[in-house]
Formats: sequence, structure tokens, C-alpha cells
Amino acid sequence: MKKEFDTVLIEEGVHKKSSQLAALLKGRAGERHAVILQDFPDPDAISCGYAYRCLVEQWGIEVDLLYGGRISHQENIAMVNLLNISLIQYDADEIAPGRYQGSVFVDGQGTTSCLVERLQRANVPVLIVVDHHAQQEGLQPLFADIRPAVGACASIFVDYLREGIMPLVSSQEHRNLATALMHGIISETAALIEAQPVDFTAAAFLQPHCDRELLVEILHQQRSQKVMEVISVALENRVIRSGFCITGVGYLRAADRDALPQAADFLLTEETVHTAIVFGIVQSDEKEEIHGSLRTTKLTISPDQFLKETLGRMGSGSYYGGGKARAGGFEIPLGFLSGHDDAELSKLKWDTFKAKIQKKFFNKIGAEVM
Ligand SMILES: [Mn+2]
Repeated sequence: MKKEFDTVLIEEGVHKKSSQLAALLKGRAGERHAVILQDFPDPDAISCGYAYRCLVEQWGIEVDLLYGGRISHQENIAMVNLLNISLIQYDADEIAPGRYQGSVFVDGQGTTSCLVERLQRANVPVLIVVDHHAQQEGLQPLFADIRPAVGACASIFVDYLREGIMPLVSSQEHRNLATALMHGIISETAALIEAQPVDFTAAAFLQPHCDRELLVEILHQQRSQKVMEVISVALENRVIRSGFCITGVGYLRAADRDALPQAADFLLTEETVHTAIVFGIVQSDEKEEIHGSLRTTKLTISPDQFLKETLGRMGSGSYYGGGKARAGGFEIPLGFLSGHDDAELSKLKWDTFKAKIQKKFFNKIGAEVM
């Protein structure tokens, strides 16, 4: 009788995601892996990447955390600086063949990173995908753990820790790790308002290991001047229809991209508004792209569905946008129209895209386009 019980336990162990992951990693000892974060890394992704780096140290696996855009939110800059998390920004550089033996995607499935094609060109195999967004096509990893019902991807990594993939000790590194994951969970779940039971369990597990003072310092970053300016333009240009506030802010430097979600958060505080959408053209050295951010307090709106239905898909089949519980984003490449132009053409371009995007949203909510 006892023997049977043991067998069940062992089998359960084998079915645990953390055990499967550990078994895979054991076979990859000594390798160097690239963890791919979205182009504008958020605390959830950064904490997951950092967790991966910490937990694979035991197999002698070296990890670089890569992203193709900018870290532009002052809270995120504070997070990586205060917690000593090193990230590598890849602008236009190719990834050297042989540099990485595998890629790992956290808090995304490749659709929010411009590095995917470069990884393919360098023949880097996709090893692992850990994400909490809806399942997407594209990557064929050896290990996938996709849990759309979880509020923060960080909670999935905490689950691995809880299952014993790596004991948390009282080192500075592990204190930073617990603090990073806690920040990931807090910021991803709107300060736990959108948190699921698994996120609360994760937060409770992390709490004794967290550095409360550091967390306070990370969370209490003030808005930059640029963010204030973007908020001011967003306010001035806003159009409100049936509780939707939609506004375009014109051209933005990539470094200021995170002003968009911050402006959306701010617009959501107006009493008649339940959903705020802020978009602009983000300019980096080589390209221009429309970026947009949606925030809602309305329970009947699913940002993911709403953005997919409103904006549709691009030629490659992937959607321009998507989201999570109460927040979402979209990115529309400008293709042939991309590139810095003179003032007149830039204005024409912005006016055209602004009109088109507003029309799509107004049509979707059944409102008149001005
Ligand atoms: Mn996330």
C-alpha cells in the first residue's frame, strides 16, 4: 500500500513543470543562453529573466538578458539599477553564430521582440518559453509553460521556486531576486488588484525574502519631464466617446515610449472615462512604428480581444495588438512609410495614421468619428 503511494508522488513529481524544466536544463549544463525580453522590457519580464539567470547557475549555464528596444520607464530603470540586473541592448547588431546554444522567451512568445529573426539567422534553437499571454503560434520550444490564467509571469517562476528548483538563501543576490519578482507581480497586476490566487501565493512566498526598502524606492520614482509633456499633449488632444478616451500624442523618441502607458493610466483617472487609449509614432534610429497603450477599468472589456478585433492582423498573420486582464498594447510597423522625413511629410504621415487609428476605434465602439 505504501509503495503505491510513493509511486503516485514520484509520478506527480515528473509531471511538475519545474521538474521537466530541471531535467531539460541538466542536459544543457555549461551552455550559454539568451533570454529574450520584449523590446520595451517591463518589470514582469525583467524579473523572469533574472530568475532564469539565477536558477540555471546551478548547472553552470551562463545567461545574457537581451532586448531590442529601450528601457524607458523610470521605474524600470530604477529597478535594474537598484537590483543590479544587467541587461544587454541589441540595436541593429547581428547575433554572432555560436554565441548562444539556446534562446529562452519569458513573458512573451517572440511577437514583441525584434530579435527573433536575428536569432534564427544565427541558428540559435528555441529551448524554453514561459509566458502568461494567450498561446501564440510561431516558436517551437523544447519546453513550454504557458498559463494565461496567471496574473504575472513572475508568479510562474515563483512556482518553480516553491516546487524546489532552487532554494532561496539569505544572499544579496537572492534578496534582489525576491524583490525583483515581487515588483514584477505588483506592477503586472495593478498593485495586486488583478492578481489571481496563484499571484497571491507567489507574493506570500516571496515576502520574507524581499527587501522592503528597495521595493519602496523602486516604486516611488517620480514622473520625468518628458512624461509630463506627453501627458499634457494627450490631455489636450483627447476625444471622449461613451466612456472611451482616445488620444494621439504624435512623435516620440524610443527612450520615451513608456510615457504612453503612463499617459493612459493618467487619462483613466477622469471621472467619465472607463477606457483610455494613447498612441504615438515611436522613432528609433532605423525605424518608425506606431505604439499604443490601452487601460480599462471596465470588466466587460477584454483588452486582448478588443485590440485584436479593432486592429486585426498584419500580413505575417500576427495581431497588431493584444493584452492581459485590464491592460493592452499595440504596435503597427510603418513599413515603407517608416523613416525620418521633413516637417511637412512627417505631419501628413501623423495626421493620416491618427485619423485611421481613431476611425478604427470609433467604429469599434459604435461612435461617430468627429
Ligand atoms: Mn507579463
